[in-house]
Amino acid sequence: MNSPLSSKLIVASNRLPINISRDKEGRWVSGGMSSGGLVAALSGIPRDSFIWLGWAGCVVPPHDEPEVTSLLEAEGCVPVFLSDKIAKDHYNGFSNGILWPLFHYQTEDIEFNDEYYSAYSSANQAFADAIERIYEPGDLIWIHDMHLMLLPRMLRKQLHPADAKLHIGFFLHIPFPTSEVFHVLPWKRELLRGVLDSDLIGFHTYDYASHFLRTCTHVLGMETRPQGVLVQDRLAAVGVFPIGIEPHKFEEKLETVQVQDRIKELEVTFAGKKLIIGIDRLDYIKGIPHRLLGYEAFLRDNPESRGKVVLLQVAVPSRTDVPEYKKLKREIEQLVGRINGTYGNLLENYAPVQYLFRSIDFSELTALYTVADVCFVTSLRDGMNLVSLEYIVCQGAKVNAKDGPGVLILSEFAGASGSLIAGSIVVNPWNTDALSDAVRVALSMDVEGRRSKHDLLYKYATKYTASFWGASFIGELRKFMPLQPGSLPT
Ligand code: ADQ
Repeated sequence: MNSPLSSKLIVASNRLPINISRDKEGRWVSGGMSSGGLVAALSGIPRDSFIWLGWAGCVVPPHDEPEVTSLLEAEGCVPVFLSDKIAKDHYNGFSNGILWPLFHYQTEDIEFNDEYYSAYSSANQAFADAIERIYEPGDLIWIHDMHLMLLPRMLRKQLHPADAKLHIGFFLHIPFPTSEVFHVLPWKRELLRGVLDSDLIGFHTYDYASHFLRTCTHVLGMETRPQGVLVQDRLAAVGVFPIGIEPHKFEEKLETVQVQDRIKELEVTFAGKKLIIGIDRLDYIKGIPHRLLGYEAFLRDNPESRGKVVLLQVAVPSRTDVPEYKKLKREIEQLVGRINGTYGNLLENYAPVQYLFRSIDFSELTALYTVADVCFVTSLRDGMNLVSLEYIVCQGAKVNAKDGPGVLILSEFAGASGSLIAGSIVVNPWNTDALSDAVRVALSMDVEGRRSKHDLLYKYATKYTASFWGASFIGELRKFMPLQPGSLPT
């Protein structure tokens, strides 16, 4: 692919943002954007300023590869083709089955399977080969997330090893755990060495960055500086880049007639009741059962609130073929049933929990964020958590209204809590009584208290946006000059 720019930015992530499928005639067609944290995050970088390289999300027979390549090329994407087995073992097996739980401190049921690691390595190699086909000296390469931790090293070896212009950035969207937890991984050295061939390694928080630095010392015996890790005669720089959202996308959507009409409908639906929302991918890291238990305790402890409060939980189906996710879905359904069975009221047509197991479109999401009195985030671990920022921005529309803005209840285990601590009610999701109390406090806070808290949050969310995040990371990566021996920072 020829770029009109003298140097181009190549973004590599496991999945491309476009879903593809076959139509009735068997032709491949693009099925629109997929949703999720990474797609939302990269929405801050102008789409025509980079080439997005990734797996197309389904198995493409080799004779269809040229057709799919040109379909996606028209959208600024370059597909990486993986066999069914490699794709499954790399994505479900190693990434979602081993790295995801480990990095989120859920080590108990992990099956450390060599075959999965071998598929992970093959998939990373397929990415390296695909990048090699489009790379030209001077290009910047920005690699995303846990699925591609071996890729920086593969590229460093494969692409012009002596090319001083080769700039590789790596960003981890999930937490980096403490070294004791990372130590459990049988392939810990390979993964760390893989990432360390980047010029710049980015994390959401200082904690994750310092866990990474300490792990490099513990596992590889490497010398570190606050700025990064010494790798022979160069520095693999480590930086903190908390991700954000694009506030104007929500604010513009909010002004549309469609969303305004929907807000009015929802206000009628929930008239006389306080609305709490939970918006998540259905994932065990999001702590949905903990949230439900906290809400159940609130209904138990505050009988006067029964009939007057609704928790609307929207869970997007995610990784539905992984057994842990099926189990979690059942657990949530049971809890919803129990709470509605105990505190629901047929005569008043009252169900304290409304539960939707589906993705909702952007208009509906914006309307819900605006109408809700409380956003309840109870992640057990979460790299950042964009939902909290999206809620804050949509509540901006209510600041001057009589009732004022709503309240964010935020888990201390979400990366976002470090930045949002002053304006939210920060909770420990394992402390059910504290969750119950947080709901009570949020629902009884006076309007001035809510306005001043929201003011702090809104200032943060509109300053540290996704564009700011993308531009800061790319700016640092562009600046990066390989250090000369003897010029390493002390
Ligand atoms: P995720 O785990 O996907 O992201 P999060 O940061 O909350 O989590 O982003 C989820 C995105 O999906 C949000 O933009 C949200 O609006 C959207 N979404 C959620 N539920 C939805 C629904 N029911 N319908 C439609 N859209 C929905 C990963 C990490 C996070 C990190 C991000 C970005 O796990 O910790 O913040 O990447 O780095």
